[in-house]
Amino acid sequence: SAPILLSDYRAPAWQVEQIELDFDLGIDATQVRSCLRLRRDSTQATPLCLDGEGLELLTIMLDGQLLSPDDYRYADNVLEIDHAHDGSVLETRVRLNPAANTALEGLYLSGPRESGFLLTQCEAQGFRHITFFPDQPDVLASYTVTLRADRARFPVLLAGGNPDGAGDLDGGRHWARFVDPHPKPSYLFALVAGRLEKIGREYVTADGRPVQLVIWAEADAIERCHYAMDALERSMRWDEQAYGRNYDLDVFHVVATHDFNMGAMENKGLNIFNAKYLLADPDSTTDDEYRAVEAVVAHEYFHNWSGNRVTCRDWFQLSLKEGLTVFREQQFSADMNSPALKRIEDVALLRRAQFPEDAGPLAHPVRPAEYREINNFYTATVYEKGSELVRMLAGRLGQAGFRRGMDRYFEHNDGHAATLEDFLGALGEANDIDLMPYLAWYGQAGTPRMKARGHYDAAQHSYTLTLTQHTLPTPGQAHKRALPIPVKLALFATDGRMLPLHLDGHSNALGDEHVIVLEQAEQSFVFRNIDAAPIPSLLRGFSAPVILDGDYAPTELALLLRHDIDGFNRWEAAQQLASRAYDALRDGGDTTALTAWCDALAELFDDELFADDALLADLLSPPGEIELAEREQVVDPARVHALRQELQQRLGARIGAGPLLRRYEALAAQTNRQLDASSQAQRRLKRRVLELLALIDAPAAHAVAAGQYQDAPSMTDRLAALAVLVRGNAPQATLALAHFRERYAGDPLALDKWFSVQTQLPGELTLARVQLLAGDPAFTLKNPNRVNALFGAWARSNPAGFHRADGAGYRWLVQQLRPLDALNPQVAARLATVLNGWKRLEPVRREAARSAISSLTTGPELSRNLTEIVQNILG
Ligand code: BAL
Ligand code: ZN
Repeated sequence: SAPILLSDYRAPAWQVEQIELDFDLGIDATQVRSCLRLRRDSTQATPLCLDGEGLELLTIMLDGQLLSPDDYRYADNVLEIDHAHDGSVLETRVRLNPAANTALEGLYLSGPRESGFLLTQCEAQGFRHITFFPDQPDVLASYTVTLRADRARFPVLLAGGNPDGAGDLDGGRHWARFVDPHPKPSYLFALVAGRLEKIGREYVTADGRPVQLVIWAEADAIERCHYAMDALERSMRWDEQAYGRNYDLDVFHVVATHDFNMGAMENKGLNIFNAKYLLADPDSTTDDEYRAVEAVVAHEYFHNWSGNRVTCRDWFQLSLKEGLTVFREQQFSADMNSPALKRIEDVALLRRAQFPEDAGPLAHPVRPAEYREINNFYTATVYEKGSELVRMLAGRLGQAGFRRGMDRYFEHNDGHAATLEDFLGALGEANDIDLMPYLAWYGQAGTPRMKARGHYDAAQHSYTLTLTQHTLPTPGQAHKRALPIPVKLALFATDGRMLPLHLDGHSNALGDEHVIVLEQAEQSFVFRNIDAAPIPSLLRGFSAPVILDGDYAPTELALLLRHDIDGFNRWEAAQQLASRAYDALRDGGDTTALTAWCDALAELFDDELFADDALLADLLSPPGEIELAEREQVVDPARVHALRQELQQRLGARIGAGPLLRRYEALAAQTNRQLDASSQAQRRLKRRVLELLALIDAPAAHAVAAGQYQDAPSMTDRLAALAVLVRGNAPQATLALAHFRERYAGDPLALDKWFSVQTQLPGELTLARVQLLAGDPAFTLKNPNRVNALFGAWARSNPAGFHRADGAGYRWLVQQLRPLDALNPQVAARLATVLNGWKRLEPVRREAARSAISSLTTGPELSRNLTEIVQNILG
């Protein structure tokens, strides 16, 4: 199919003012009657065209007249109707088979046919699988939805909007109606029907609206929804306080399902969640997962304004709602937890998931210029890099200025489908600042590389910082331009003091922290009144999503690691130092960086005044294998793994098995299952200490881990112990895995962890285990969480186990993609992106990967989703 181009965008010729939807719900057959009141743009002569995919068309009526096949054409998923005019009413009836819908797009069945429930997923283009409609985000309609179904089989009937009546029908059936007062695009439509339990809470918004908050889940899961309910209430309060945004319906429903392609979905008034991001209890949920539940609950709630009230004009603008909402969620999570730890977590994710995407054949701008399948663009670039761009803008405007700009954005675009220009325009106008130069970030793919070089002039008492930027070509973009890069910085004296900043061009003193903006390919900044060569702390808080080449001496990084008061930059100094230590191990020779890294961390480890256990755990963790591989021109994943292991062994040995064990025991003495920050921090550091111990004294660490597994009061401790046993291929692992399997047999989310953890077996052992697990009765290609827990965890989190030199890993994964694609194209296409980095592999693996991926281009036709990914990856 031809690509869809941003440059081809035209405002729709037909709008739908109102839609009435009637569903007669059944598992194998659901009938949908839809009644559209149409508005025509009189300046366009385009005929009425509606999207519709996989629909069994029953009847069409236009203005009360039954249409004959001469009056319309339905081909290639488009229904074209003759004789419609402004004000026409079009009624269609179609039939669907939800039970046969394995793509989980449109209306489908979650769970077994006897007991499961029906639900919808419409973003991006699922609504066309439900009825005929101009299924694009710039068509905003008022929805009235009536659901009818057998009362015993579907006791709960839900749709978006406010409830507007319910009652009995003949034959044991019942009905319920919902009216949404806020016009919305079709991707925000949702319904749910089935046997579900609920928990509820009253909420009163800051502007005085009483709201019923209700979370729905199947009976065995409903008691695990209380944490999500608390998180929802915290999110609603936070959005009122931070952005002045109030909720706007009388009810807010949230539903959990185990069968979902995404993390969750922000349907107006009826959020639907992958159970993974809603259910939580200490026995089966780790601390990291608790934070993810809080973050995703907040993210979906925040969409009510950044996405629903102000939506996107077209799918190219996806980051307008996603980048912005990720940013809002990051702010919220920072406020609820530790700002420094949150920033570390987010930047680590950006580097692990987005930088490799930006550096490979799938690189695309935050606002792509073209796509074939929009579902392939729900990427780390659109989400995470998009959030970094909003963060840069927020940093440029300051807290009050950004709030002013956001108020303007919401006010000017409420009820409309907006663009990124509308966003930058509103932020800029409210502050009398031209932000349009930042638009270049949205159109240019690739991660800028910024070089910083300092020169101290003792005679002049001046320090000149010269910054240069360069972005490598990406597919379809050979030439890159300079982007505005805000660099938050401080200067440190060698005794660890921050120096007051006197920057040329600024008459007043700037305090000890300031943001300079690199706007050209190269610029110099001169600081005065400096008595000795300073050490610059650059990109504080990660003020721009770039790769920094800072030209530091190891001792300078070690000084920042010890003294920087910016928690993020402290961690960053440790990361840079670890990377340099890694280079030293790889290249041999100078060991200064390795020694400096080990010494600095050993000193912190012993420092009784350093009380932040969680930060210490992060400081003790070098960059992951994916990040380290990004430093290589040619990647041998087995070698990267071996070097990273050696790096950690050196650190463990420098700290010493005795101190590690003593620290472990001190932390273990405090073990509990509480969720407060210090209990979480204790578990985090305990895990890290145990991991380091396992690398220098495996038998001791495995004995400790086996004990921890047995006595663990929480999933965090249990899974951490199990992971140490599995990664070390310890004899105790077998029993622990068998126990885990039995204990959590009835809990799909815990069982996902059982699958995932085993993908972390070392090296050559991995593939055989993954193959064995794929034959396990509990494995199914039909469940996205299970597929990601096994194939995704293997390929993404165990690079050395996936990238076998004999290519067997690639061949086997590719074999799984075909049947997966036939069931669920979205999940297959996303999984295929694990092969994104193949071109930079060493020659033997590169050829094996190329050959495996190429095998997908012959044989039975693939979905549009997977075809696009395969074509782009091969390049
Ligand atoms: N809109 C798709 C799921 C999410 O980003 O919230
Ligand atoms: Zn989102």
